[in-house]
Amino acid sequence: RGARQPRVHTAPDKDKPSRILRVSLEGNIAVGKSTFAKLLNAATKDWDVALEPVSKWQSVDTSQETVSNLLDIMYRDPQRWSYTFQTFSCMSRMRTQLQPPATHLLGSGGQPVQVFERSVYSDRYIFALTLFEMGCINATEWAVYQNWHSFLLEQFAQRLELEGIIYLKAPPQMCLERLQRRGRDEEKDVKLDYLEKLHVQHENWLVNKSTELHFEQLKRVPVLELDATVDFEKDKEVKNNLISQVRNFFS
Ligand code: TTP
Repeated sequence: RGARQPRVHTAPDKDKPSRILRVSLEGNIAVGKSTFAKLLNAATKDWDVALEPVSKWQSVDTSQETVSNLLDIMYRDPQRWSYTFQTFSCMSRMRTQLQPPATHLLGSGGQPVQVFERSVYSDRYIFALTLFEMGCINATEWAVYQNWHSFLLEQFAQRLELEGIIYLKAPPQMCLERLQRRGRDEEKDVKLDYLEKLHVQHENWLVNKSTELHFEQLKRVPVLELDATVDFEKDKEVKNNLISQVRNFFS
């Protein structure tokens, strides 16, 4: 019943215990990142989790007395809107990652950790890359995206660096079932094939390390792979097991 033992690819730097660690939570669509993020938030005041602002993409203020549902129009017409979506999602990530840590973290007695649900890195190496490979982002848009992405990451290099990545992993078929169960209207036409592509992209980046990354530091970020096929929403034993794996990873 419990989760498998974690695969820690390398351990975070433990020589600087008082430094705030910055960690991102990655995994396929509907794998359960938000649920897991809330678990982490509730586990100890040493950890602060910035949740993913999906609602921001569902209501973009156009200042013309209307709001635009960018998530919806992107799924309806991916060729037209994927580039726009990825610029907007990446900017909201960038804003979140650049925010100073919550004040309670500064005085926390233990090892303070800032956790982000996804990152500017998955925006590029999971979504934008997949959408480019599928032809939803064209070659010019991809060149433009990479150009500003690299520039901004170089400018903010230190502040965007991660000390760890938690990878929630489950088979794409299971993610599809969870996606259908939660019934987010915009996602009703998402197909297994798309989740499989995103899964391979996660594996190439976080496990096989075969993605061509443009940031050397990113290749060395320690990854904690967690089995997300288990019921970490309701099963207390499973919950505790996962939390203690995360605790070990951070300490
Ligand atoms: P996710 O970031 O995977 O969030 P989620 O709510 O599915 O996560 P979980 O269930 O694990 O808590 O994706 C939200 C939606 O936005 C999803 O339909 C995919 C889409 N999306 C993109 O198209 N591009 C992106 O860069 C990101 C981050 C999401």
